[in-house]
Amino acid sequence: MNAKSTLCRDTLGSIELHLLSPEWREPRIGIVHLGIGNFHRAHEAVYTEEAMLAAGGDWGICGVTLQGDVTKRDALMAQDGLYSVVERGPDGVRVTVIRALEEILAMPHDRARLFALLADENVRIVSLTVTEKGYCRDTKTGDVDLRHKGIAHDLANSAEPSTVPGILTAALRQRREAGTPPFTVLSCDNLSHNGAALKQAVVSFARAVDGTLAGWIDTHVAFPSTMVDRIVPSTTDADREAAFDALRMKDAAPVPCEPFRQWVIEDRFPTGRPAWENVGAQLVDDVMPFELAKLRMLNGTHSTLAYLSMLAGFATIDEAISHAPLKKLIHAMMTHEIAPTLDVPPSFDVLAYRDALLARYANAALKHRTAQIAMDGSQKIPPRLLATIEARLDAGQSIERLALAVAAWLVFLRGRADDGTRYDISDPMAARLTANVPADPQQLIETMLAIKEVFPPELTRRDDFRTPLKAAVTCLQAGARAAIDHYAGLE
Ligand code: CS2
Repeated sequence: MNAKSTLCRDTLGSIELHLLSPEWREPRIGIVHLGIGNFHRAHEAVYTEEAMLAAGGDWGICGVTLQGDVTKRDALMAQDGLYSVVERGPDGVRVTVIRALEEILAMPHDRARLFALLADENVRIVSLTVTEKGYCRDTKTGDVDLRHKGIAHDLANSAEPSTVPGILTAALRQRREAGTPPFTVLSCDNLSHNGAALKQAVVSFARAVDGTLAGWIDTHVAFPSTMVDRIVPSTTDADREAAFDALRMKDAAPVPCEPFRQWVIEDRFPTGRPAWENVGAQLVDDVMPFELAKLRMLNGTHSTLAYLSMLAGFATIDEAISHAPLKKLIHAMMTHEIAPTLDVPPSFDVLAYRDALLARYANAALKHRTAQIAMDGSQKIPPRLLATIEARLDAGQSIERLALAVAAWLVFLRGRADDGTRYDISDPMAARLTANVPADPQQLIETMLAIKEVFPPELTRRDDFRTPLKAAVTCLQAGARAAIDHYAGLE
């Protein structure tokens, strides 16, 4: 392959049809994004490029990987930050090359450059997709977990932070000392009240460093909440081939995704933001109803599908949802158990939302692996399922299907599908979760419910939680497919 056959800014002329617009003015960097995974590249980066095309502004993005691995940085920098978004829908594949990513950094290697950018007044937003575990929170208090290894390191070495609270605090301290207005911090993770949660993690970290700085951050830095939505699986060879077929050029880092996308943002950006509202984002005063609907309806059923599928042997979400009893169960779970816990504005039609989700899950072109969603259960189960369970129990309502979802996670931790196939448990708490996974339902429940980081003690004391959970774990002993049949038949 000659040089021209690889994606780069000099060769864009030959792929105009695959650009959002032939027009483009290279912007200065205005956004630093921590956690440059597939999700950001198929979501915020696309909205931001469209917003710049629609209304201008210097909102180029510098993406940062925090994993210590330079592979992603090098692959993207070798193609000048360009990559294709491979949209896979029932009507076919659409390949679009995105130009908004201007620079990619890898921590800890590029620390000096990162901090230079974070000090630069033109950087007005620092956004994040670092997943639940990136917040290093103590789940009981919501403050940063001072026993977390990375946090302890960052407190002892404040000039070389590696965690999200450590990096943000050091960067905000630089701004305060230089008299530069702070950037807005925009969490794009699937946490409830993600802006407030991040603010609490950062302010509590800063408090452990310098009380005055903590007070300044608390008063002067905006942490708007957002609800982000787009199903974005990990990249496969099929995506690299689809990009090559469309572009006739090699792209080492394409991102697959579904056609659907949604972004609801709390409109608090004291130093400005891209005109995201011009390109479909919803800027609102209160994100909470949207956020809860998405976390509980989408992410809650995603995790349910993932754990039942890992046991039953469904490799992808579309395969799982095409199993009629499982679809019936998920439909009933949303209708009877999740939707009634939501307090949404009258214009939000929850049942239409449910039907749209089921249609998105059925997208057979996407191949969203259930093993990918099954990762990090210790972080995902509380906001996605336990919060819904608590809301229902407090209202005196039943939780059979939600209990089955939690039970499926517990049984999943044994690391073996019903047909004997083994799989790995990928979770920041994996060592503890898998140290002892009793086969006996009662013992399994006792062992796991003792993990306070996941299960709030008030919840574990409730019989109206324990009884349906035990029934579900017991039912899963006969195999997940039999359990799905049983729960699908519930009235
Ligand atoms: C999924 C989400 O992997 C997961 O846990 O539930 O990433 C989901 O695809 C997105 O939140 C959709 O917006």
